[in-house]
Amino acid sequence: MKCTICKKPAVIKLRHANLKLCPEHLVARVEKVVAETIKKFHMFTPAEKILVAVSGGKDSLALWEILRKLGYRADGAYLDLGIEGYSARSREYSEKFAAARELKLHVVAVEEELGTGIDGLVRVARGKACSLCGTVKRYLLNHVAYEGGYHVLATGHNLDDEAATLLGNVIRWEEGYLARQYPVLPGEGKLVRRAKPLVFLSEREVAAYCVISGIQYIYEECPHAVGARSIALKHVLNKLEDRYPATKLTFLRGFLKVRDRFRPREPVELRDCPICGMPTAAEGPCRFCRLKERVSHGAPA
Ligand code: Q46
Ligand code: ZN
Ligand code: ZN
Repeated sequence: MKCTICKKPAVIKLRHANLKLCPEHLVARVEKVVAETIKKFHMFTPAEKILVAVSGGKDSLALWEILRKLGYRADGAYLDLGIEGYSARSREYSEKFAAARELKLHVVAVEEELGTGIDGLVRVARGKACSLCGTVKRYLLNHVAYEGGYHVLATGHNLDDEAATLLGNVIRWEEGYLARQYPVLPGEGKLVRRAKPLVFLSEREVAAYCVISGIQYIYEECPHAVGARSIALKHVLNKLEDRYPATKLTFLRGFLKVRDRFRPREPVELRDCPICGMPTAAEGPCRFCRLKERVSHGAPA
């Protein structure tokens, strides 16, 4: 197998892009796709301060590396979620990555902010681990970004993640979620802008990028991911992709063309949480503060 561009030995075949690439050209393609995505969706400029949500996995570490190489000013934020058999190792990978490159990494322990980690929260509060974890992550990452004066919070969602989320939203015709699914979401007040610069890169490309670039990342999945709906959706899309290359890309690109037909049902009005002062759509305390209260009482509510 030869590289489509330089004819040297290729290490990866990307059927969806009709390319076979050598290490050098895979790295060049990945960085070019990210650079173009950032510009096309006006995600941020080199003058702005970026905070990368770092998990220790391949996507977020690749994103941080790419932004750095493209000349953006990017720091990292790692949330220690307090998940047994996972958090300690993912923290190690994140800290090693940052230290080796002399990059600034904010480390926030969920247990210190909430009174317990995600494992403990699952025991106390009703609801699924990933839904509770999602609330905690959104809140704390936004908090770090806002307090740190960052212009944008960048996450490592890739094409596989985005297509699976889209399929999940389409299956349930979640119009409100569809209206908000976009590579960049503007900031508003204390809500910091969010950007997903990897949405047009497949998981395989990102993994190959890490291996070629010598980025060490945690391979294991979070134990709570087992049985998650998102994994089943990815599985279905992989089957389709095997048979019809570029399914995921076509699905996402097609959606982005028609997305403005979807409107949130009611315009969401944000107010300040009376406890923490951060924005919330809820009447009274925000979801994070309500979870914190439940944890402090130590009993299911
Ligand atoms: S960390 Fe949290 Fe994920 Fe684990 S509990 Fe679910 S959402 S699976 S990306
Ligand atoms: Zn090549
Ligand atoms: Zn609050």
